[in-house]
Amino acid sequence: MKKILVTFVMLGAIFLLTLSSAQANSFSFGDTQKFWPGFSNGVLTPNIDGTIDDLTDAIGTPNVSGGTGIIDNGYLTSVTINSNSTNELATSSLFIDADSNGYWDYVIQGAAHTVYGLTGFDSSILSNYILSSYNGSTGTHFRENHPYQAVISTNNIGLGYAEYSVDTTTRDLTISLNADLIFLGDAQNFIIAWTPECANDVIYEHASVPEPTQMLLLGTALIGLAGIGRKKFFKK
Ligand SMILES: [Ca+2]
Ligand SMILES: [Ca+2]
Ligand SMILES: [Ca+2]
Repeated sequence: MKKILVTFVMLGAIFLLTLSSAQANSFSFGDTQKFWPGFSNGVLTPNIDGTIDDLTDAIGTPNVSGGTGIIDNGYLTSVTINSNSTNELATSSLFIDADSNGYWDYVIQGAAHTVYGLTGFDSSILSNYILSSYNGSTGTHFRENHPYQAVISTNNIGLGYAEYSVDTTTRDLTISLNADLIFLGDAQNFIIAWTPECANDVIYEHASVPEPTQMLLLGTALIGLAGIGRKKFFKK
């Protein structure tokens, strides 16, 4: 019996220690949006496959379905985009709004996969973006005039580079970062947005990570359980 009590206390203590030292949280997101809020194209001009931009999630390939990521001690270290095709993944862009206030705080973009810290970057302003290519043409096979990259001004700071890896078997894209580039802090609900160059299928999602307080309660509960068990043990 005593062994079990000790195990509970040890488990709880280890859990709490792990939380306070190195905290890695995973998060996931879906693909619920056809276009980023505020960037609709109307429904007048069909693509060559007959699809209408605003009514279609994926125009041709890739068709992505959300993904997962890892936050290590407050820093974003990994994002995986689940895709059905390797098309355009290597040159896609990722935007992060760390505090969900409508201003992008970071972007990873370009063939160089440069990570920029953004200042005063209103996510709703069209002129802040480079738009998906073949601007203005009709009858084409992609989502026209959709944000694809950020226009980088002198206020925006190049922080470093991310590593893009496209898995040819699973057709997923994994973006890896050093744990000193994109700081999310204890952000529990941030916006993650992703787009390939032709904006065939875009992602714009609120990503959620487990609350540290919930994890803390679990650790405390384990120790508490041990305490209750101990009382019962000594009554007998
Ligand atoms: Ca999709
Ligand atoms: Ca923000
Ligand atoms: Ca989508």
